[in-house]
Amino acid sequence: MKKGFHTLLLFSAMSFLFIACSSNDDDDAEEQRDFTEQAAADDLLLREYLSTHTYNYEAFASATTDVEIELDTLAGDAANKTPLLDFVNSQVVTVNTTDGQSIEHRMYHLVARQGSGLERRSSIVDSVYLTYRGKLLDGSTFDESAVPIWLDNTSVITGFRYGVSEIAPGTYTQNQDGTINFENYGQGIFFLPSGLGYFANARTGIPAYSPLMFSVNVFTTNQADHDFDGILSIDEDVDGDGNPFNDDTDGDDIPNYADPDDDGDGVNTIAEYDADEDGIPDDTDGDGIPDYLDNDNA
Ligand SMILES: [Ca+2]
Ligand SMILES: [Ca+2]
Ligand SMILES: [Ca+2]
Ligand SMILES: [Ca+2]
Repeated sequence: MKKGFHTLLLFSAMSFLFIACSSNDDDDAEEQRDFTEQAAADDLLLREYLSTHTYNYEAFASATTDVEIELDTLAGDAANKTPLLDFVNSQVVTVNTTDGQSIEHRMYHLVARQGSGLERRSSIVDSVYLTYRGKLLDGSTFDESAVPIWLDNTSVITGFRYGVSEIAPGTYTQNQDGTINFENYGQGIFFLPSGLGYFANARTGIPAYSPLMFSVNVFTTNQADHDFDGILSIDEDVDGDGNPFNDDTDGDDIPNYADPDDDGDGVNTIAEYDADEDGIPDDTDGDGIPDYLDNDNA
């Protein structure tokens, strides 16, 4: 396939996917539903959908040209096909709410064709160059980008960043006219409970508490260093729980991956991470806390 592709560093400015503003101070709104109960209700809806629908897996098995994921009801000619439920993997994503609860949400993903670049899959804080389509379980499309765009996984809804990280990118070659051919790229679809989407926040085409599904073609990825401190954003996961959003060494409400001075000591991380350039993070006072995370180095 041939697509215009001007620069790998061009970030897209717009997407529907961007995180909704939280609206916890909304007095007159209907009282927000309980996160745990809604997660369970959504999981029933998702499993019902996955049990009663299938996709064009035969087309992927025999594909000699690019095919797109097409969903279908298990009825009529498709009544004896294999349900989506038999193809998906599930994962539990834990989300900490603003009032201190820890809520587990189950999401599902299906890899229709895995990309060749398994080792270059995005982390949840990297960027992805992709096309995507978002649908409700009733089949209506609420958002899509048929031309490839860059998305920053830190700026999209939680379920999207986990789902897209399961799909590997492919390879590309540049043509003489500057266009790019993408090959062997990953294609998949993921199914999200509302708690990993917009939850109580209705959007155009998305009623409140809607489970969501997104099909994606992942062409390439980019490892991000959001704060340009020389440490990849995924490596600023200080507590090693896989989630760089909950690490904030200096407690200034800016997580380390976005904070150029992680310990808030007035010396930027890039200047004190490895000043002697021996490849090992410096620990001047030998207290086991590297200087860039230690607001008292001496
Ligand atoms: Ca963490
Ligand atoms: Ca911070
Ligand atoms: Ca940082
Ligand atoms: Ca320091």
